[in-house]
Amino acid sequence: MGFGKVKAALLSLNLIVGTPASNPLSCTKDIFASLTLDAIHVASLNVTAASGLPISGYLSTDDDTGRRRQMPLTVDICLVTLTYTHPGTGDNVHTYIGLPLDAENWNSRFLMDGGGGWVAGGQEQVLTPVGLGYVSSSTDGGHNASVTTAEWGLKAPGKTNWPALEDFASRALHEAALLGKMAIKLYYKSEPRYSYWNGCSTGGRQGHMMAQNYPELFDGIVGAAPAINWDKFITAEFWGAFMANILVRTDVQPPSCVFSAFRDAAIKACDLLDGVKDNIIALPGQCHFRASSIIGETVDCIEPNGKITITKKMSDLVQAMWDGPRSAEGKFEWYGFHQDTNLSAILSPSCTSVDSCTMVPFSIADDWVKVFLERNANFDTETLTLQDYTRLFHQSVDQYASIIGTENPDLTKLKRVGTKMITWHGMQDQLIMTNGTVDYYNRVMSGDPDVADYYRFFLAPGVQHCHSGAGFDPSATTFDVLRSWVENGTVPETLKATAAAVGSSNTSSTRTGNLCLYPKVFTYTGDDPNEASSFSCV
Ligand SMILES: *[C@@H]1O[C@H](CO)[C@@H](O)[C@H](O)[C@H]1NC(C)=O
Ligand SMILES: *[C@@H]1O[C@H](CO)[C@@H](O)[C@H](O)[C@H]1NC(C)=O
Ligand SMILES: *[C@@H]1O[C@H](CO)[C@@H](O)[C@H](O)[C@H]1NC(C)=O
Ligand SMILES: *[C@@H]1O[C@H](CO)[C@@H](O)[C@H](O)[C@H]1NC(C)=O
Ligand SMILES: *[C@@H]1O[C@H](CO)[C@@H](O)[C@H](O)[C@H]1NC(C)=O
Ligand SMILES: *[C@@H]1O[C@H](CO)[C@@H](O)[C@H](O)[C@H]1NC(C)=O
Ligand SMILES: [Ca+2]
Repeated sequence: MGFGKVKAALLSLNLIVGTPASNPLSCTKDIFASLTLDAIHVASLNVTAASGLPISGYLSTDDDTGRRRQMPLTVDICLVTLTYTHPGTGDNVHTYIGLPLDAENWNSRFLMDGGGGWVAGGQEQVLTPVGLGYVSSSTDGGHNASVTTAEWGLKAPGKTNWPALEDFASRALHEAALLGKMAIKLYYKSEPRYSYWNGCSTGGRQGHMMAQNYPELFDGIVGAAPAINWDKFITAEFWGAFMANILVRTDVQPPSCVFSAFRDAAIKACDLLDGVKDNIIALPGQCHFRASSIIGETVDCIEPNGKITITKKMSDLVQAMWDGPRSAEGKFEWYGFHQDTNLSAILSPSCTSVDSCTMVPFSIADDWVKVFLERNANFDTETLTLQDYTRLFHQSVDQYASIIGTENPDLTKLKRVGTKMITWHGMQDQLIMTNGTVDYYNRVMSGDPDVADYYRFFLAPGVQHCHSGAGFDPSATTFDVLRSWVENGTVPETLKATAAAVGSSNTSSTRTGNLCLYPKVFTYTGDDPNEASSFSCV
């Protein structure tokens, strides 16, 4: 999220306010005066007709490294901004609704684009969909994305800001959908033909929240690499930082090149188990490589420069991150990361020399432990023992699962109203453990063996969080596939994805693969690994 971009857009918005297009519709405050809901008190309503508003964004599930959709650079928009509170809670929500200014530019559809990390959404999230012809709405989820979690997450030290968390988790999202649809009626005097949610990560969790609680508001949902099981996976995301404190803080802390050495050794040992040498461990269940097997080896590092020897403590740390958190009694708490995953992403070693590094825990996990579990923004996480970690893990589940867990496997309502949902998850996801989504889908499937009629899940070997990596990335096409399923009844048996070509000196050449409907497994069965027909779903 570039907040500089939002500011620039707002500035230019001011310049063009008051240049109404030749427009039979009326983008005025009067038209939207009745825009409200029973549970809210509207503090301000702003309506702006803007022509040529610049857009810099792209749909959140698209790869931002070169496969952006063909996007117009500016948009003619009727932008509605609503500020409101839920009386008695002291909260403050900003919701943004964007409508194509001219009716002929509206494709008769409604599309909400999801947020990321602690960002629920904002004005930027509506501009791109409107540029593509949709009406869109989005919300800041009850907190300003540029203030720290410590500022909005606590009412006072020791006191969780429950209303703000509830807004972020679900309440404001639900309301943004309702308000967006109301605005459509007020402006165009008609209903959308189809309504969609499209998101990844936090946006994927938001999509699942809609699927679990408000499926009647959507015809189709993409909820990729979803931050579901939030209460468990966010605490699990802190496990690496916790183990680094226990194992290596007072010892030699590994620079990134050491994490890469473990990953490279695992790939060397297990890459070919799936039949293709492509830096992807597509069959992790068959990979029995242990981190301890490279203890004593020397790693040549470039940045920082120097040689470093792998210690047993470093190997214990990496093995712990692969295995995932275990309780003080040694019991399974949550999943780890696959062995071909970039472990530096959640520890970000910061080094002055090869043997002088400190770990910088991934901020969302660090915030969770300090602000939401210890309820003290200055809490020193270096003091935590395994007993403490175990207690915090269970506290997180007890206190937060029902509000933000987003892990209810009962999708009966979604099934009944006929909403379709697609989820995919990269198997090299370095932030959200892939197997948490597998766990959720298995739970849905055990309640309804026919789940694939309405909810389809695809694993993407070699893909990192939301996009990128060596592997088969479906992010550029998934939303179109969902639309075809909803609007044309084209059931996605597989999900088309692209990866870097194997054995090619041309680094821009790609190969295609058709990802498999879970629980089927993407399996190499042919000759040329660059041909989609060399893989099948087994
Ligand atoms: C709404 O408009 C008023 C008056 O122009 C302005 O003071 C206020 O900051 C605006 N609020 C938002 C949320 O844009
Ligand atoms: C959010 O905070 C930033 C920085 O403090 C401020 O500039 C901006 O106006 C705020 N946005 C809203 C919608 O209040
Ligand atoms: C994820 O689940 C698969 C299938 O059960 C298993 O093979 C794999 O080792 C698991 N990976 C992690 C990191 O838990
Ligand atoms: C691993 O992640 C870190 C942090 O996001 C990044 O700087 C680094 O380039 C990544 N390494 C690889 C090999 O992708
Ligand atoms: C549905 O099918 C028609 C006819 O083949 C095609 O033109 C249209 O693009 C399809 N719509 C979607 C959303 O795939
Ligand atoms: C590299 O591959 C891309 C995509 O297949 C192709 O468009 C391009 O012409 C190739 N370049 C060379 C130098 O072969
Ligand atoms: Ca492989």
